[in-house]
Amino acid sequence: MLVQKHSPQMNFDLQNRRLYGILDMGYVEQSETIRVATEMLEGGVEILQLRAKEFHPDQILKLALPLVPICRRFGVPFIINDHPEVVVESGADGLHVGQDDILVKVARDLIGPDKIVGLSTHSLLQAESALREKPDYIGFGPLFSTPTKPDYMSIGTSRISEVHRLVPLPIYCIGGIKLENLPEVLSAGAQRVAIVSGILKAEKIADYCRTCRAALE
Ligand code: TZP
Ligand code: MG
Repeated sequence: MLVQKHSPQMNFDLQNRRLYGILDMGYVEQSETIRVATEMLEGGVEILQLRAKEFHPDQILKLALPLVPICRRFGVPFIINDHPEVVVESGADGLHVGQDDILVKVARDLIGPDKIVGLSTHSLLQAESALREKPDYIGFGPLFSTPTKPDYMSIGTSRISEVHRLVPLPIYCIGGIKLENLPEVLSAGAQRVAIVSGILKAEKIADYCRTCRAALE
């Protein structure tokens, strides 16, 4: 097991955290990372993930380090996509893994038992199977086709109520969700959402997040 360098670990209850903002470096200049993250947090994002698909882990660590105390200040869990070693080195609160990444159990062994582990699912079947892996939450999507995650079949909204009935985990619906279709997603049964480009392309990021939060209340 890797040694955890930073503590103390906060305990986060995800049940009531409805707005998950993903800081995807495909949409943000590196020099803007702190400003954008701060605006997301000021707007009321309740979980923040750093997603930097094309970046070297050392570079991700550099971006992550200043975000740890900022998220702490807002009482918001900070999640790293893909890289357990960056979670350990930065003192972030958790790791998000995909279907083709390391298993949830392996992630826990690497980052420690008190950290959050989230898992992407792309179908009802994957969401049900996720129960056996015992992640702290799942992503469910893409609901709609999205340039942030191309090459994935969109699920649509018809499975949302079923996935909530069958999978007793915090579920974050994701993929093509914007302010405009948020009412549709919520009336289909979504309780929580994760949003990337809707937030990051907004002219006023904090205002956009605030309006999403209000819709989710
Ligand atoms: N997983 C499923 S869809 C997706 C991820 C990471 C991308 C969501 O991005 P956007 O821009 O909110 O559609
Ligand atoms: Mg991944």
